[in-house]
Amino acid sequence: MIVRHLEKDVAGTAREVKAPTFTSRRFLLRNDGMGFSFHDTVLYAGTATRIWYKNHLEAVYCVAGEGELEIDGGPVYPIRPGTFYAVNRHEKHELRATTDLRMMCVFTPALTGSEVHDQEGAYPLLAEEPVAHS
Ligand code: 9YT
Repeated sequence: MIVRHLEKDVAGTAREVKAPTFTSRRFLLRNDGMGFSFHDTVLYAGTATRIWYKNHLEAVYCVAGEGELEIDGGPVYPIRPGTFYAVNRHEKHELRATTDLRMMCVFTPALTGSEVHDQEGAYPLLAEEPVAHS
């Protein structure tokens, strides 16, 4: 079993990755061997984040805050607590946070930990062997 607490085990450690428009707290990473990574992400109020995950699929569930999701060439969806979306076709999109927006995110393949968005809003595909967890 893996048991972690945000304040005790994630925040302020290498599992917390800060980007210009968000902070990503990564509870599960590739070397946890689950086959996906799990992140508690806070997008900062007043920001817009361009995203294009060429190498990953992502499921997202909003638990706090208000904002908008715009699919390139497609609709704009309001984001509020209870909104779920899955980036199942590598769609280019933009996330706009009206207030701080807290999102629970699952990535497959799992992130290894240190990835930050490149200029296109993608994460690189990094190789790392899973290790057994005690
Ligand atoms: C949905 C979202 O917050 N995307 C941007 C960052 C990503 N969730 C991450 O790296 O945690």
